[in-house]
Amino acid sequence: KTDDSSSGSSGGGKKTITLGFSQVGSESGWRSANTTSVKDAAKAAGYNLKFSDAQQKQENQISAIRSYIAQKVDVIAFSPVVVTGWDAVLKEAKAAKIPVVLTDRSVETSDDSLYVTLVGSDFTDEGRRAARILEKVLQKAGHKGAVKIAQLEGTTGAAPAIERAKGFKEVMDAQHKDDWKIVVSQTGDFTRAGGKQVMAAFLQSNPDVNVLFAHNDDMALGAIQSIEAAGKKPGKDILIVSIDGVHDGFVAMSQGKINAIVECNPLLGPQLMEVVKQVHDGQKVERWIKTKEGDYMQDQAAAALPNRKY
Ligand code: GYE
Repeated sequence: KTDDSSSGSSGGGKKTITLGFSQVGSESGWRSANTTSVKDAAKAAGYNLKFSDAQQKQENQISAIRSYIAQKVDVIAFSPVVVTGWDAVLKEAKAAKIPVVLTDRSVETSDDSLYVTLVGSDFTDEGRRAARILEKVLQKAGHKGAVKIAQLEGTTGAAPAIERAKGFKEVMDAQHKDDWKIVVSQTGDFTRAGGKQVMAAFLQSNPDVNVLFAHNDDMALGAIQSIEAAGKKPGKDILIVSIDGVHDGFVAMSQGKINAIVECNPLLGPQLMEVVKQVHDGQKVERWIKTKEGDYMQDQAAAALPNRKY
């Protein structure tokens, strides 16, 4: 799927920047908000944006990037669906002298010169924050006894899935070796359908889980359906912590079904466009441009909801 939302020239005789952007897919509310932010910001900046949606498939992203190289765009930006397997295509971009800016997710590469910078969140820290907010949730719920955690992981091999799990486990191993245990963990691919299906299976195999840690809100929302279908109360029988802070996540939290959300900001468009301009102009930029975000407990949900921007 490719749509070229070309916008007008920047005027003043300056050449319009052509930006090729390869999006992961449209798997979640976070992703929809991110796509809108990128398109709006490119338009506002007066860039010629070539946008394509890879439908969560690395091969689609690789061919989109190759086509941007063939079209000789000025800058390539993309959110890599998984961390590995990019060196070949990134080398082709380098050989064509087209700078690459990563956004949202990172890659693993042996050659640091293959991309200029990453504009995105610290996912390991989000995992740590999720564990710390779970401590508060358990305390608030007056939870006693063993904490049996079900984890819904994001897309296998994706930076946010790897790093959120890592950050969470880090706090768990350091502070809760005796009282917390991840009893079951599987990918739900960051989608509602995935969360729903995998949670239903978890409830069959491990009916005693009392906490759900979901790597994003959409999977938590899908899981809530399965928890209710099993005759249990989400937010009570199973305490739920998730990551993102999308509108529907906040609605579920204000209804008492999600206990806490760690925010991950998808509105990266304006920052990305700024960096693209700097890179295009040959300026030096930071290697990692981090996004600022907050944490929310259930009792803050109703008040925060009207002000949420995604
Ligand atoms: O948390 C999830 C989306 O990469 C941060 O991808 C992003 C994640 C986000 O599908 O909802």
